[in-house]
Amino acid sequence: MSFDFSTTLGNAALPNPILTASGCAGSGKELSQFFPLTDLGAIVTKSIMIKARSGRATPRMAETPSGMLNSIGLQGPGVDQFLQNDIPWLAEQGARTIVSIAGETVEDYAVLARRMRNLPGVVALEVNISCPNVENRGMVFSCHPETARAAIEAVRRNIGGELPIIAKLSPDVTDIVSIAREVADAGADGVALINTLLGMVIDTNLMLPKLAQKTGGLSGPAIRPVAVRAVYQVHAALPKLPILGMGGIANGRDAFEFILAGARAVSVGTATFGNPTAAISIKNELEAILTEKGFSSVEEAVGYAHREVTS
Ligand code: RRO
Repeated sequence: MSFDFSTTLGNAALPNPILTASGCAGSGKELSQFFPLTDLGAIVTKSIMIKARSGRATPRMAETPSGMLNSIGLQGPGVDQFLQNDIPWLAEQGARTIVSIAGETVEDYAVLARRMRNLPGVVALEVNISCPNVENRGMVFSCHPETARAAIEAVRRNIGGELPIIAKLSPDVTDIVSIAREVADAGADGVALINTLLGMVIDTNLMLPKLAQKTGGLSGPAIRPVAVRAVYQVHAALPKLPILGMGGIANGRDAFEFILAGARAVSVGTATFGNPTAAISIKNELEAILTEKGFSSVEEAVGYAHREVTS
């Protein structure tokens, strides 16, 4: 029997479980110089806001042991330009697109959701309620059950149709399961776990923070155990809730780890900065590992690490 590499996120059907991570591949134009975007399960675009933004002051990147800090601050062209240029271009490539949206208010999420109706090639919506690089921590919607719920309810009410809603959550909370439960209850069809962790690096020569805005989001292999833990906990509590896993995936074995924890698909982010074809190598390696371990489909391996073992 041939191996079935396909997967689903809610009612989005994907030919394989390897996606880009929002913010790490723009709208896919640069990556398309290296491979056809159709080779990936889906392209997840950089979070788009209603208005164009230039982002935070530089420097806004810093290297860390096994990772990096970013403080981009939601730089982007705004939804009008995005819908005019990026979505038609992605559709022309035949890419399956997951659009990431981000708002400053609940009303922003409602407005953005309405703009996302009936777009060509768009298979799901990732609702970013966890950007760490905002002016005050109160604006990190997913850090509080009430605001997480309000943002997702606004999207649910305004999206119309069948487009799956995936809520992207922050790991910077005491109990990520309770936030996942809240957004699922509010109408999310799945969760994306995890956004970056809030961090800081101080330049010991200058004796000042390296990032202009002082704090930034930590990504890369350094955060992988935190991400795997979040995926495992949420899958254990809510086994039917689809999970898109991410956080420091650098090879096929890392992707496999997320699937064993309970992810139905994974996003590759920071690894792409060092190697633009990382997602393709990860896809090939994951398929080889799943086959070697005797699985006949991705589906069979999802959450496999949760099984009871008797000695
Ligand atoms: O743009 C950013 O600074 C950013 C976003 Br929207 C996010 O969700 N996560 C992150 O690490 N950086």
